[in-house]
Amino acid sequence: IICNSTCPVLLGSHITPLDAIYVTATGPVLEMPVPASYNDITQDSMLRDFIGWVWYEREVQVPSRWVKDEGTRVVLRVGSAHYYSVVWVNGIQVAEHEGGHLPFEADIGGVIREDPTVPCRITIAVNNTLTLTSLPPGTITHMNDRTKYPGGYFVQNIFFDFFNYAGIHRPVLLYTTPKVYVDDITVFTDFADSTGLVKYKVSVKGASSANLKVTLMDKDGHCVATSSGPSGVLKVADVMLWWPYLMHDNPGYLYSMEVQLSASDGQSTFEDVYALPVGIRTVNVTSTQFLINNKPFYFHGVNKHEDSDIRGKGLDWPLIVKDFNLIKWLGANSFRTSHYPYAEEIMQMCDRHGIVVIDECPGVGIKDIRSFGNASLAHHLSVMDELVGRDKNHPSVVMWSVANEPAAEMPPADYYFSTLIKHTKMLDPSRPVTFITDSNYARDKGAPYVDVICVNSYFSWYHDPGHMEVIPIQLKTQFENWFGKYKKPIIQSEYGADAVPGLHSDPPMMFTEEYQKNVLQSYHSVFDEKRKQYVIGELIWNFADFMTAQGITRVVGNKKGIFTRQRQPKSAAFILRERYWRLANATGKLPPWTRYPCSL
Ligand code: GCB
Repeated sequence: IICNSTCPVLLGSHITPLDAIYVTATGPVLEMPVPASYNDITQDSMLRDFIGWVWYEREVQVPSRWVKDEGTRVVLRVGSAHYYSVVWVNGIQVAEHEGGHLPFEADIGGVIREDPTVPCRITIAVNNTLTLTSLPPGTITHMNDRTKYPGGYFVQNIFFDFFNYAGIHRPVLLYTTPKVYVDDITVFTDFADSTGLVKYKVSVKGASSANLKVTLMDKDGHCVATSSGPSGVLKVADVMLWWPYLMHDNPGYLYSMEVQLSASDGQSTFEDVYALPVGIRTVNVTSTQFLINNKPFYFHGVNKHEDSDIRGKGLDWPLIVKDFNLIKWLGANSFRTSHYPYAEEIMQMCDRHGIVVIDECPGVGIKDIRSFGNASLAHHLSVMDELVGRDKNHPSVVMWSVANEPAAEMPPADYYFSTLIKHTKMLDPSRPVTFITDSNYARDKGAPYVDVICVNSYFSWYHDPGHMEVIPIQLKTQFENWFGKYKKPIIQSEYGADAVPGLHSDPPMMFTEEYQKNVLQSYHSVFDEKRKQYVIGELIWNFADFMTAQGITRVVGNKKGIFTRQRQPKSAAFILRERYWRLANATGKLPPWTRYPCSL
C-alpha cells in the first residue's frame, strides 16, 4: 500500500510532464495526507479555496520479486481523485482520468522494469476545475474590472450545494495479478421457490483461454454450488436470500463466489483467484410498490454526503463505521449516495449490513442548457459505464440515480434523459433507474423514462418560509399530481429544514431545532397516509450537517443534518428514530431483540 500516509504536494498553474525532476525540486512543498481533501488541512485560505493543478508525489520501494517476475502484472490503482488526474511513474505518463468519485488504474509493470535499480516514483497531478461538460458541471468567470478585482482574478461557479473538496480522496494502492487474470465478474441473481440462482460471467484477460473453476460457498465456508467455464448458472438449494436490515432476522446474507483461474502460455502457468461476495435477491417495481424478494420494501432512510471535519471527502474508516452505527441506531434501512458514488468500502459495508442503496452518479447541478450538449452526454454515459462497472455486483444497490435536480424542464432534457436511462438499463437490465427531480410534474421531460419518481421538496423552507401550516396541503398535492400523471411509485427523496444545533424557540422559528422537528412531523403525517397507496419511501435531507461554499443562506455549511457534522444528534434525530423503528416494526419482520425501544 502506498500513499496512505503523506505525500509532498505542490500547487501549480500549468502542467508539464516530468522526466527526471522531482516535484520537491520545483519549489516549496507541503505534507499532504492521502486519502484526504487538501482544502482543510492547512491554515491557508488560498489552499482551501484553490482552483487548479496540485501535484502529489511519493516514492515507494516495490518488492523486487514483482519487478523480476515478468509474469506478474503490477497495477497502480487510485480509488478516486477530484477531478481530472494525470499520473506518471518515474516521469512516464501511465494514466489520465476525468471525474472524481470513481477509481482508475494503470498497469505499471513495464515502467518499473525499465530500471529496476530506481525506486518507483509516483506523481499525480489533480485539477479540480469544473466546466460545462464535467460532472458535476461548473463554470469559470474571469473578473476583468481592475477597479474591483486584482489581475488574473477568477471564480469557479458551481450549481450544487456542497463544498467542492479536492485532492486524492480514496486510497492509492499497488497490487499485483498474474499476467493472465480475472479481469471482471458479473452476477445476476434470482430465485424460484427455495432454489437460488446465480447467473455469472467471468472475463479473463491476458490469454485467449484459461481454465476456470467457480465455487459458491455459504457463510460457514461450505461449498453449495460449483461450475466451470466463463459463464454459467449456479443453483443453490435452500437458498438464504439477501434481505435488508430490519426486514428479516438475518439481513445481509452473503455467499462467496470464488473464481479460480489457471492458464499457461506454453512456458509458465498462471493462477489467479478472486472471491466475490454475492447476495441473492431480486428487485422489482410495480406501479405502486418497490419489491425486494417479491416483498414490498419501504425506504425509511437518509441522504448522506462524504464529508467531515479536516479530511473533507477523504475516506475515513472511523467515520464510516460510526455512520453505520448511527444509521442502525436510527432504524434507517437505506440511503442515497447523494450526490456522487461513495467509496467501495462503504458499498461493501452496505452489503454486509443489509443497508439498501440508491446509487447516484455525480450528475448534480446540470442547470445550464449547454450542459445538455453532446460532449456532456458522452461524458455522462461513460461515467455511468464506470459506476455500473464498479457497483453492479452489490446486492445493496437496488436502483441507479443518474442525476440530482437537473433542469429537466428544458427541451434538450428529453433526449438527454431518454438516452442516459436507456444506456443505464442496457448496462444493467436488472435494476430500476431514476433521477431525482425538483421540476414541475407536468413539464418534467425526464420523468416519463424513470421507473420510480423521486421528488425533492422543501415546503415551509424555500417556499413559504416559516409557514409550516402549508406542508400538509402542498405535500398531498405534490404526491397526487405526480402519481396522477405517471402512475409510478414515488419516493420523497429529500425534505428537511436547517437547524443550528442549540437554537431553540417555541413557537418554533426557522433554524431552531423545534422548527426542524415540526417540519419533519408535518411531512410524516402525509407520508403515513400516502404510503398506504403509492409512496414507497422517505429519505431525510440530511443525515449530517455538511460543508458548502460560503453564502448568505449557509451558516458554516448546510445545517439540515439530523446529526451535527461531528455526528451528535439534534432533537430531530430522536423524532426520526421513533418513527423509523415504528415503521420497521410495522413493515419488517423483526426478531424480538431488535424491537425499539429495546431493553438490551
Ligand atoms: C436540494 C439539493 C441538496 C441541497 C438541499 C438544500 O434540493 O438536492 O443538494 O443541499 O436541497 O439543503 O438546499
